[in-house]
Amino acid sequence: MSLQSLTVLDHHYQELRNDGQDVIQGLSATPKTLPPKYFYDDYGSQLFEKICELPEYYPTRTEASILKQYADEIAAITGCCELIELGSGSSTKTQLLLDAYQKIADCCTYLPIDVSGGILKDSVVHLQKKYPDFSIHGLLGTYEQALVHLETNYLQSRMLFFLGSSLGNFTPAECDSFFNQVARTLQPGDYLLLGVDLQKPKDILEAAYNDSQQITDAFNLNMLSHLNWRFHGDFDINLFRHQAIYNEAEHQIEMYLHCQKSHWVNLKSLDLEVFFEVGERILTEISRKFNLVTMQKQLEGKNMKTLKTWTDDQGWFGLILSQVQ
Ligand code: AVI
Repeated sequence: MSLQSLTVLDHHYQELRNDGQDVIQGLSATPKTLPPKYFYDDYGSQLFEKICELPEYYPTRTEASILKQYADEIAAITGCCELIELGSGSSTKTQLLLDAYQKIADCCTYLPIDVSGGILKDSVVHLQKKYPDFSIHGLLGTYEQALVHLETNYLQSRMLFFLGSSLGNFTPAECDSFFNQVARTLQPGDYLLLGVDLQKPKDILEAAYNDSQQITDAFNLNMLSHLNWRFHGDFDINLFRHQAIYNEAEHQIEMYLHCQKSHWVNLKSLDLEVFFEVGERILTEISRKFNLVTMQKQLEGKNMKTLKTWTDDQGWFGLILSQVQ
């Protein structure tokens, strides 16, 4: 692959992301928290791919089924534009969109953005072979870096897309500042396509995050192994249990690591010693579940007007196409 096919947005981003200040802050707080980005070392990313295929984990499958049915309609509404994907991963579902755009335009631009260089490079190489008429260029960096980069390199009309309900892993404040940055990056007439997991009964949600094969348990606990490796820690993963509960008042799944025995943990390279009480929990992730009407209002507040929404037959997952005014 030529170097021009991949732009590294900040050569220091790995170090910046991993200076561990967020870990120190989270483990010193009451209650304790850890940022969900620490799920995704190589093994964690593999576990997440497995989660996406679990029978109980409906979001990936459901979103793909909506895209399969409506990608042509989405392409017909926006027409040919620069396609930009935040958190593209392996770009598997994206191919449903690329197929649709290929039908309406001879030549299209696709910019996948991800923090994981390996997976990004592989998918750019694969997609360049599969879509030789597309101009495909990967951007390696965080969402924030990518949005700032795109803000100052404006070329043509755009559709930015953020799928998989990754928005659900942001707190309301983070979500708000994300939308502000998106609104700054896009120009009037540009599009935003959002994939959001919708509110539904507690038993379906809790089953999706407490799967019978315990892959989600391994995914959650792997965060501690990742911290051990990255910060020379001595977490004993046998002293914690995975727990995922649906907080109905907040409409969010909360994933915890539940401490089974009082003990100290040392993270040498952070110069941090932390005491865990038996019964104490670390919050590792929230996964918010949305309401389509509320989300449309929120987007409207950011000057983005909803053109159309699509859901599956059960109304479990939604896609929102909005346009900057
Ligand atoms: C990446 N994100 C949208 C997933 C979710 O459903 O919130 C992460 C996940 N955590 C446990 N299972 C999946």
